[in-house]
Amino acid sequence: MTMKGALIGCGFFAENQLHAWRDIEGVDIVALCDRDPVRLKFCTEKFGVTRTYSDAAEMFASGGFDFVDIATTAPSHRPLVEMAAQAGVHIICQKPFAETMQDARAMVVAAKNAGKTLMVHENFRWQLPIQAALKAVRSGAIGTPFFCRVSFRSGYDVFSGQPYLAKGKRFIIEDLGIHILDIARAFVGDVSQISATTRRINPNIKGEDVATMMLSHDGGATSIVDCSYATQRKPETFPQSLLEIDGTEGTLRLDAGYKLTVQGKTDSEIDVSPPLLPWAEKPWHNIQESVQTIQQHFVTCIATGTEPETSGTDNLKTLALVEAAYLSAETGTAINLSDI
Ligand code: NAD
Ligand code: 89Y
Repeated sequence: MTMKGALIGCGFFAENQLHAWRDIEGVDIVALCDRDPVRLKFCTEKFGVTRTYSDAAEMFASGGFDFVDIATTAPSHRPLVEMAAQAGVHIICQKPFAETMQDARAMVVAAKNAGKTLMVHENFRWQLPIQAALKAVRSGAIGTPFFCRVSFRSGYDVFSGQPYLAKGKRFIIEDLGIHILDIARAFVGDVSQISATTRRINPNIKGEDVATMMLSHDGGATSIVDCSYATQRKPETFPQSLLEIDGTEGTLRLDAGYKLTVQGKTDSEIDVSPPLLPWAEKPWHNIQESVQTIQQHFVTCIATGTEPETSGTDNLKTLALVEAAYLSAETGTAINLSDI
């Protein structure tokens, strides 16, 4: 049976989502919504979806779809998720899930009360190189991890495609750090304490573009999660997240150029480059491929009645890390996650 979907927010990133939906078997995007007529027209023509709306409430009132893909920026997420829950459809919502923990918790409750799946489009852990590293660690190849470093350092101009990133009071932790904090959780579990420092190097933006975070995990591991959009390196590594994970029986590295090295019970060095999907382009192909993977996961979870790995409930813990990191940087103290 075909699962019918609607997408709200036809902006910069939604194109990737619409390409991916088109390639997922058993899914049909039947309606598009954007309050910007130019973006709505662009996606309508590109993807041949003729049922369009400038107002999400009108679209939900007309119905005729099983799920909604919310591809707008964070300020609209809570009202749109609540509308979707009220309309009784499954929901996939872009990161950052919400602007506050209070909003995020309310959104999780709304979907739960409606009995519908709520997944956050938290896609970095779904990237093929990260999945390959996760598979190795989860198989016990390096024993029990006690140290994890997730590092994203780049000088790529993200502001030309996403100008709003230069204007917000918060930048890198909320926009990009959120992904690599989530990757750290995927490898070494939930977090009890975090400390962070932030800097702004680029004078033309409002928020921070460098952040260095140290996390104490419940299972006893320590992580360093560091990100920068002020790193001028050659070759440029955007949008690669690099890994160093030490375990009781070995070590794993994901190095620039998608080189995965495992030294442990057995040693290996493999190329884990993501495929270049027909609609993708370098260097974004790593992210674009993960969009297809995460959206497929959403569909599979609905079909099988299982909770998505990156569900709304799960994402509360990643979002709490973002909040705690800003609080730590502001106060100069370590923050216990139980206080968030
Ligand atoms: P964008 O500003 O280019 O697009 C958002 C679109 O949503 C705009 O066209 C806007 O008119 C529309 N919109 C906003 N509120 C609306 C509402 N209430 N009703 C109807 N339309 C509305 O933003 P973007 O760069 O495409 O980013 C969208 C989201 O995707 C952000 O949350 C961003 O963080 C996220 N993102 C995720 C990734 C990833 O890898 N997961 C990458 C880039 C962006
Ligand atoms: O918005 C960001 C994201 O989620 O991935 C990369 C990005 O587009 C710029 O930092």
